[in-house]
Amino acid sequence: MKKIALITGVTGQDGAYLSEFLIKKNYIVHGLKRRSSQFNTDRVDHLYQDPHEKDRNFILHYGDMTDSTNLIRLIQEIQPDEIYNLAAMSHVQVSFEIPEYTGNADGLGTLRILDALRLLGLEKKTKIYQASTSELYGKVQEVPQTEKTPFYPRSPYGVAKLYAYWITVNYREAYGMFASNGILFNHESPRRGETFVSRKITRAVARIALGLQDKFYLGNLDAKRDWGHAKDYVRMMWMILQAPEPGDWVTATGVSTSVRDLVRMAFAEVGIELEFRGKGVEEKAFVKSCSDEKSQLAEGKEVLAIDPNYFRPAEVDHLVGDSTKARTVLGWEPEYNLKALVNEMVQSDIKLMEKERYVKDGGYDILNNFE
Ligand code: NDP
Ligand code: GDR
Repeated sequence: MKKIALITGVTGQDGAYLSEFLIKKNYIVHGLKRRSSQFNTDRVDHLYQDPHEKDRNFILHYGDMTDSTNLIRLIQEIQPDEIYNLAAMSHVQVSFEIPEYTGNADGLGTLRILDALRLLGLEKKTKIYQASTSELYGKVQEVPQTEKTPFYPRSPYGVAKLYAYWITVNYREAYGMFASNGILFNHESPRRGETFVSRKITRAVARIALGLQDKFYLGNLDAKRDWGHAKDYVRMMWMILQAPEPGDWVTATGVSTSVRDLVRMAFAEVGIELEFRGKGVEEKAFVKSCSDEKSQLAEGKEVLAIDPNYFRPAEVDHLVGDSTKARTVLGWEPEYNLKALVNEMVQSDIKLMEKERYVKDGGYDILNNFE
């Protein structure tokens, strides 16, 4: 018998990688997707199977984390062995703009899933993975952060995820459910949403190198994050649900890097060395040298400036995880380091941007084709 998984947030970065991973492991994957006025399934379109095909292993359903009746009905129909609850309004800065919605989808949404399992009598059959986050640590209490480090979230997103974390622990303790938290540190990939800092940087590097853009803007360059590759982290999600006991698991590379150094690394991928000058909101980055023949950027060209709009009302300064528990108990090890991750992201964005330039050079403006 094939195992059945339900992934909420299947159209997101992690949902796409996890779907591929589970299909390779011979699962039948059901995914929850939101109705949208435009196609929103880009990241999983390659897994799509025509509904008329027999023996499908990838099936999408409309749903929303704010709609209990929908979640109950789907879980009843699907009878999953494992649920991966990845759906969330996942952007920290945006959560300051839509705090109530974030609390509803990210916090209460998790409760809706857990309680649906109880209501349907599936609390002993279905295992559940909750997408918890290093944002729970927020204001730094201890470096590096472990499963025992106290939480101090610094955003509506972090606070909503704190509720989700504890309600998962509570349902595990109260009803004996196999409900586990993966406390995952930042993980990125070529599929990362374009407004998260890593992807914003690699896209800008590709566009600047190809002459499609002059410069770009960021917020706090001093923040430090522990960046890993999403492929390594979805493998860990699965391992967490195969563990002998449910629990809470820090998942991280153990190396932290500042946003400024990430910018440096990404430009280095296209042969551009940067020089940073100025302080605070006056800080800027200029081309120091350019060994890439294609881009031929002039020495001294300004490529990055600060826009204070990207500063957050409350910032998380320094995250770096200690995943000793995951490594010793489950044998998890990341296969990617940051250099390999940045290389993959920059190369992928260069390919995408080359397509855009080709279309533009051909005289066809993709942004204005609706007349
Ligand atoms: P993404 O933002 O790429 O994906 C989020 C997914 O959730 C998308 O499929 C999105 O749908 C869906 N979604 C959002 N709101 C709702 C809703 N109300 N109902 C149903 N679906 C919804 O996030 P990631 O893939 O990067 O992250 C996956 C999970 O892991 C998230 O919960 C995130 O908070 C958490 N996390 C992520 C980390 C990271 O570094 N990536 C680290 C730690 C935790 P749509 O495509 O329609 O927008
Ligand atoms: P984060 O990721 O908030 O850690 O949440 P993000 O990439 O948005 O920010 C990382 C750091 O970079 C700084 N920064 C900027 N961030 C963005 N987005 N845009 C900018 O222009 C910019 N300039 C500087 C930020 O201030 C921050 O310090 C991610 C999400 O995936 C969450 O869902 C997840 O829970 C955590 O990672 C772990």
